[in-house]
Amino acid sequence: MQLAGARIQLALALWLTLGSALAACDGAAPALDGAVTDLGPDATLPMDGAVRDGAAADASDDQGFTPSDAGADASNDAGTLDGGNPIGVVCSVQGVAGTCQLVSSCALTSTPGFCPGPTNVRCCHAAVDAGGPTDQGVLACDPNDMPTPNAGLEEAPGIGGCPPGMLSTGTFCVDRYEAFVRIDRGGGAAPEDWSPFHHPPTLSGGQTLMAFSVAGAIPQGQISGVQAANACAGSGKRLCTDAEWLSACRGPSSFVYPYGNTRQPGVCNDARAVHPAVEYFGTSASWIWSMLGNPCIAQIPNSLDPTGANGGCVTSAGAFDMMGNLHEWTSAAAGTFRGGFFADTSINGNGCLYATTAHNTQHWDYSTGFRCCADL
Ligand SMILES: [Ca+2]
Ligand SMILES: [Ca+2]
Repeated sequence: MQLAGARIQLALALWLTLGSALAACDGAAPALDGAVTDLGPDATLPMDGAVRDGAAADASDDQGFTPSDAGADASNDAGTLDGGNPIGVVCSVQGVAGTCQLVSSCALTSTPGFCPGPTNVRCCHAAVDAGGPTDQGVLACDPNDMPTPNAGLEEAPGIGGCPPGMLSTGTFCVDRYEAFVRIDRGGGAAPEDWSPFHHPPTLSGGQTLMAFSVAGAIPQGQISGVQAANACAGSGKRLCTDAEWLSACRGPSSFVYPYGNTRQPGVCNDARAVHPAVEYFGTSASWIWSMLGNPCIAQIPNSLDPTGANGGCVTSAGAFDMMGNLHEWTSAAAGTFRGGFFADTSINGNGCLYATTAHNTQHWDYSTGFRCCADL
């Protein structure tokens, strides 16, 4: 039973964080194709129904999520289709249908970020009327851009004897906000900003990620558990243990949600009617589930929020966004992220109790973020 339960959770997480594991786990493609087929038709429905369908159908063939696939994670996010030719695939940009074509062979408008395959394969479509109210945020996002909205942000002094950006729970310190990263290149130079929408780079010796916790920042998504741990360490902190993370989110009253025991929809960035990848790509075709590294998914309207923007989504001690916005890695060795994200905070447990354990610590997608803890 335990195994079956684990598999169901696994499939749930698959649906939620979606096929990123698809992209993440190269060898898993055949098994995952089955999952994707199930997910596609459901994905435009409210989250609940879709997930349960996916779980039931996918539970038996998810071996792609075992730790042994970890090695494939970083290498397979270029967007190549698993065994398919991206040329001619139907795509959609702001409701205008097109097909995926080489840039060089498109006589119409060629828009990046909406097709599987290499970056020179783009959605070739008729011009989009840019006057529509929802056009901003999609057309404005070029996946090749690397905005650094956190430039210049500085951590506030720590509270209760904790390091900067942190507060005391009484027994340990925790970041007040979901973290973002900078890169310390060494040599005493100031750390470099990094785009929070992009997977942090693999660093060579002498260089390290650093974590920062600041109000009004765009938290770092697309980060693996290993990278999150490294970033915390680079700032003299560490990932929270599972127990610490739960304690910090639930507070002294052991609430289910940061703010109490009764769900208050929308107080946190906690739900979304349409899956963000389906909305962004304009289709629920199976190929989108291998494209969750796309930095524009978390830039569509009503998706990722700046840290602390949801003023009521705070623990009694003052930690924001532990429920929703981005999933948060803990130090669990087998890979766990907690709290749900901006599209769902109930499928794998409610609010603080939400835990995704289907992915190892090499995994990353647009929904995975983190915060740090430290000894008091
Ligand atoms: Ca929201
Ligand atoms: Ca969160």
